[in-house]
Amino acid sequence: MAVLSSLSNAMDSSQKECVLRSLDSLDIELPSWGFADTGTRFGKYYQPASAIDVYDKIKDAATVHRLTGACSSMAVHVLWDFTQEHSPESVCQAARKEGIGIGSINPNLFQDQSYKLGSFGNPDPQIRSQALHHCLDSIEIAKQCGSENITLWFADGTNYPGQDSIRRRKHAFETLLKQCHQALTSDQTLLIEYKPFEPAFYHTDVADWGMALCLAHKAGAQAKVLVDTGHHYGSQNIEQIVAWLLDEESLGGFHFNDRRYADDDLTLGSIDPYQVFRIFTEIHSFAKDLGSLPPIAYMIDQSHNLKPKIPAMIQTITWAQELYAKASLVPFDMLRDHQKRGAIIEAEQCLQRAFMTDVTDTLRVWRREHNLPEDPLAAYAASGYEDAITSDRVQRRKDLGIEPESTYA
Ligand code: PSV
Ligand code: MN
Repeated sequence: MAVLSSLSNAMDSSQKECVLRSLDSLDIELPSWGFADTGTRFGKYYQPASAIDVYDKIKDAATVHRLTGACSSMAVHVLWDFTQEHSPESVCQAARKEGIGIGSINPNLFQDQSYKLGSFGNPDPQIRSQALHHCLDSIEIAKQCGSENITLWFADGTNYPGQDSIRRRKHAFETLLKQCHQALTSDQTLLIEYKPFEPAFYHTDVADWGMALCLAHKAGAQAKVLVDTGHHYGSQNIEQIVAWLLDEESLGGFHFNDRRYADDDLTLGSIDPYQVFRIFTEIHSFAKDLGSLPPIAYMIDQSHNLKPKIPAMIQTITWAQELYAKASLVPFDMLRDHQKRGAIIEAEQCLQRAFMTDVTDTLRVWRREHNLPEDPLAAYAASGYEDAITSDRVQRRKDLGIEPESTYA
């Protein structure tokens, strides 16, 4: 009973303070591609308000930041966002003007036809060299933008047994990642993302966190692992992976999203919010032992095909804040004590009660303290921004001759 009463749903002042301070420490990067029209391999549903170019994406990301106060930077994908007329310099300037920064730089190692058999793993040395140079250029762009993170996701792999040598490809990755690492400045981090399937269907070169960790260790001290929550098989224990990577000082960052079947890019916590809470709990637990929060690049990697894009991002950020704040309420001293005694039910209740605690009032207090709207989604709906960008972007698409072939649903 003592456990239950001390973990009741109403928070005392020190718990409220804990929630407030935890919210101060959470900043989540938004993906530029989350504001543009995207779809599945079966097609796209176009949205009249979707971003046309990188400047629209910056404005949309800055709008989400102004309403939530929790996403001060936007990740860019090099080939999707930088063009002849959209140079890194002008893109960074535009972002600064809107009050956000350009965050992680994502090279594109999958779209060019030459990458049919892979990029770093390609059997052709010329294509491997092309991929390396694209990464080195991306590191240069990161320097120009003052970006600390270069995120490498490889679509590399094979579709059929025997198609290529798995070990030869591994060695090629080791060599090229080391070369990328050598080009980093001392404040930059190389984030290595893993994914067990898709687009390769037989083997993926960087299939899981263990492979990413091996590659990171061989590349150098500034290479870390990036955990995309959607890049796991159904029942995988992601919080365990997070705990291990934290302990190995190799957790570089996250790409947050949720999944039901594959890499669905659904809204964070829409399918399993308790899992997100458990991931955050591992981070707070590590911070408790360490005395401070570890540096982690939190990013969203979601492309909403059906939901309106900006409200979906606001929903994601506010939900992430809520789950992060709940996890900060886990009474770790009490939990350790129960763990020592093998008091399984009481230990589990420490997590369950924190998860069930209603932190919404304290979130509102935090928003008031930061001059933010108490209800960011409602504030967005009332702002008129969606109507304004809809008419602007519909007209601009007409002027540019890039209207979708069918009318909007
Ligand atoms: C690949 O599935 C991925 O997660 C990588 O992070 C890419 O950069 C991103 O999605 C593109 O949407
Ligand atoms: Mn990702």
